[in-house]
Amino acid sequence: MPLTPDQQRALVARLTAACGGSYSPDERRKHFISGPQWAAAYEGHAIFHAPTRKPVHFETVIEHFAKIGINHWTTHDTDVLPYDALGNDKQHAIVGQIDACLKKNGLKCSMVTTETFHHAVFAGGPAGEQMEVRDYAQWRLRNTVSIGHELGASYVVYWPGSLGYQFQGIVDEVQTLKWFAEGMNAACEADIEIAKAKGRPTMLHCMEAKPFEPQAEILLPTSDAMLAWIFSGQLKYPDMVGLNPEYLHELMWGGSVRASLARALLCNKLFHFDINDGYRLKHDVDIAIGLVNPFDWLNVLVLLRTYNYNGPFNLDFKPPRTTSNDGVFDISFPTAVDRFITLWEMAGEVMTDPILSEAAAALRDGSGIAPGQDATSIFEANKELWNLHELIAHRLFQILIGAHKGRSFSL
Ligand code: GCO
Ligand code: MN
Ligand code: MN
Repeated sequence: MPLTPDQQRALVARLTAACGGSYSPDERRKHFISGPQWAAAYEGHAIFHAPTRKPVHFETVIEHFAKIGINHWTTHDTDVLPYDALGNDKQHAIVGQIDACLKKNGLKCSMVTTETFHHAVFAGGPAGEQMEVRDYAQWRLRNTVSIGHELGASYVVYWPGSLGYQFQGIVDEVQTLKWFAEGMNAACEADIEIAKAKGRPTMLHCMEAKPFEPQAEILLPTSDAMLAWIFSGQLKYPDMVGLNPEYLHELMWGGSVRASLARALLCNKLFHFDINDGYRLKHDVDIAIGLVNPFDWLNVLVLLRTYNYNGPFNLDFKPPRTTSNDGVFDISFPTAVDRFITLWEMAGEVMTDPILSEAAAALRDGSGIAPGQDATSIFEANKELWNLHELIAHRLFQILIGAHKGRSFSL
């Protein structure tokens, strides 16, 4: 039976309710989840795509997040400020309105980030050869830090998407990376100064890597590259600088997200985490969490829970073009949050599962034969134990589909 748009909306609402399994806003608020202004307001446009949704004002986004139970909000400077407002009275007025709107709705701004990729001034990158471009980029970073302090944020994110080039040999990579470090130094210095003046703590400055696009070649394409840059000696305040890995960005280059996160944890640099999903070795589809790789996501959350990651989970996905303005808040955001919480709870079940615990302990205990130089005897003594690797993988699958709770399938 054909349906008019109103009837379609009613159908979507009825089927969404029929899906069940949604958490209450209070339950959702227990998690440190943040919702980006740019994700909620994304109109569906891209190089090949015209927009499919209407613009959405920050007040609408904040009100909807409050109702859903997302109690942190994140933004780029220019998501909410037109260019002619940056750094002047207009900015002051808009930031004041944002602050009032957040307070009214019981939300907090957890993170701010600077757009250093969209405007034409960044065509040659935010750390280009011209001193005035770099000076402008630094001013933008410092300005964002001051907005962050005004809104009470604790995190600043940097995605240097246009730090790279289209043609080989046109930039001096070493020099560009040094100039980029000068930008970070300026942001940290501004942070220290403002924090002191306001009696607030300084913020955590988080680098976000993406291996492809928008530049053809990217100078800091992975979180590991960023760690090398953070520890390069070029930063004046390396303790203030860490990582904001994005799930899909770590997957896009073909790596293991868990391994990337493990290296960040090892260096105490996992400050912030952008959560979404997608495919290996493809472009940045920014699909919402759990819709492509729920099994990997379960394992990612086991790792983060095991090592007590307590930073934000930032919902950096793009609602698909086929979702309407209403659908963004009726379906995209609540279902993304709910999949996250379900996976989070399942990760807890993995951590307390008696079979997995016993298997892990047995693997660590080994065979008990004395250490020595005879490879064959070490192998022979442990070879039955190593069956547990495959059994652990099976058990994780069972937990993913609920078989450990008695769910079964039969022909
Ligand atoms: C992307 C990036 C961005 C950044 C944002 C923060 O998918 O292209 O993740 O969404 O997170 O620009 O600066
Ligand atoms: Mn991101
Ligand atoms: Mn992305």
